This record gives sequence, C-alpha cells and structure tokens, in this order.
Amino acid sequence: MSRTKYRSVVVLTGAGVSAESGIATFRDKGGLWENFDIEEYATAEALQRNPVKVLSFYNDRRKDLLNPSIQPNEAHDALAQLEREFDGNFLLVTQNIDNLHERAGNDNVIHMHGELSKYRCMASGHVFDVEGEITHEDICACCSEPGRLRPHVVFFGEMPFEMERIQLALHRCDLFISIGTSGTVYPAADFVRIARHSGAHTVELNLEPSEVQSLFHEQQYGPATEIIPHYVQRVL
Ligand code: BV8
Repeated sequence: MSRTKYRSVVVLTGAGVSAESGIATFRDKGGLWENFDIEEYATAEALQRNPVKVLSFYNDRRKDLLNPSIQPNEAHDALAQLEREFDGNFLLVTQNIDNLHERAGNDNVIHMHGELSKYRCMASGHVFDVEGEITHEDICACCSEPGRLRPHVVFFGEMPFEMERIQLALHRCDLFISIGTSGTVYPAADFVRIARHSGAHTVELNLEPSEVQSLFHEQQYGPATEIIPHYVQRVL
C-alpha cells in the first residue's frame, strides 16, 4: 500500500535499465551503434536494400536475449514492485525491445519501439510471436507468401507505437521518471517536456546526465540497480 502523494506515474526506460542484465546499450562505449551503422540496420530502406543482413541482425539480438545469463535485474524488479504497490495510475513506457520488464512482473508496459520477440507481415499487418530465426524465405501464416515478414520494431523514420496513449498519460501524470536513456532519440526525448508542461514532477535516474537533463526537476546518477530500488522506496 503506497503512502505517496502522487496519483499518476509514468516511467520511461531506455537501454540503460537493461545494461546490468548484460544487454548492450546503443551509445555507450562498446554500444550497439558503435559496431552497427543505424542506416545499414535500423531503417526500412536498409531492410529493403539488404533483408538478409537486417533480419540476421535482429535474429542475433533475439538469440542473445534467449541466453539464460540474461535475467531481469534489481532495477526491473523495483519497477515491478512500484506497479504492484503504487495505488494510483501506473504506466511503463519502454524504448527497449527486450522483454525484461515483463519477465520482472510489470503488466502495464508499452513498447514504443516494438519488440524483438515479434514479427509483422508487411502486407497484412499481422503481428506474430516468434522464438527462433526469421529469414527472407519464410512464409507468413496470413498470406502464405515468402519475403513479407519484418521485425515488429520501429525503425528510424517510422512512427513509434501507441503515441496517443502515451501522450494522454503524460498529460495526466503528476510524476514522470526517466530511467537509463541518453535522451538522444525523439519523440521519447521530448516526453519530459510534455510531462513538465502538464505540471508533473520530473526525475532523471541515469548513469550520467542525458542530453535533456536540464529539463528535469530532479536528477540522480548511478547504476540503475542501485538508484532505482532506492527511488522506488522513496515513492512508495
Ligand atoms: C520518427 C528500435 C517520424 C530499433 C529504435 C531524420 C530522419 C528521420 C527521423 C529523424 C531524423 N533526424 C531525427 C529524427 C528523429 C529520429 C531520431 O530521434 N534520431 C536521433 C538519432 C537523432 N527518431 C525517429 O526516427 C523516430 N521516428 O521520428 O518518426 C515520423 C513522424 C510522423 C510519421 C512518421 C514518422 C523513431 C525512433 C525509434 C528508432 N528505433 N529502436 C532497435 O532497437 O534496433 S531507437 C533506439 O534508441 C532504441 O530503441 C533505444 O532504446 C533508443 C534510445 O536509446 P537509449 O535507450 O537512450 O540508449 P542509449 O544507448 O542511447 O543510452 C543508454 C543510456 O543508459 C545512457 O544515457 C547511459 O548513460 C545509460 N546507462 C548505461 N548503463 C547504465 C545506464 N543507466 C543506468 N544504469 C546503468 N547501468
């Protein structure tokens, strides 16, 4: 039972919340985009130009995620506790395409950049769960044609998912917590401005200042597995 003064919290997470679980971030040293050029792997044009290369990039990341050494960490667990015990409205918006928030026990999760474990038919729009690999020859269950399946992931230049629902929650929240994101990618990096404009208390919890750190009322820096559990106890 939470005794907090807040009634409606929105949490935004990025790759930093999964870093201590062993999933590489994007822009830190050794980050994903250091070895893979966004234009070559994470755009619709790249998929069109070289489907084999793009599909295997996502197959490899899905295989990594299935590695038993990759488990939710204390930051994921603390966010699941926050959803369980906070007695106001709770929404977790993640930029991550891994499933660690669900595996930690969060239910009300929006994957605004899609999910590694899902594929979509480019003709019918049908979304399928997938465990293994998807190749360019695979046939979709809806049209029975090869070459129509793509990762259900938001590429650069594509509209993130559930933006209306996210914006509504941002306008209604009185606490906005941004965790483990560099504040580089829009429109996610703009959420703090919307929340602040709606009168919410805004908090950045990250390893180091993000590109939008000055927009937050409160900032705390350190590894997510240390600062998130503490902050959640403060809210509860
Ligand atoms: C859109 C899915 C328009 C794929 C991702 C030119 C053309 C087109 C668009 C643009 C353009 N110029 C700018 C844009 C907008 C573009 C954009 O913002 N680009 C940036 C690079 C400038 N955005 C888009 O294209 C978006 N769409 O604008 O559509 C539109 C409008 C109307 C109608 C149609 C279209 C779509 C963006 C989504 C792209 N897809 N991911 C995949 O994952 O493979 S983005 C990718 O970046 C991931 O989702 C990732 O989560 C996200 C953000 O990165 P972060 O999560 O912040 O990760 P990062 O590594 O950057 O930072 C990690 C942080 O963690 C660091 O701060 C670090 O300090 C911290 N950390 C590390 N360890 C820890 C830690 N913190 C705590 N504890 C630790 N242990």
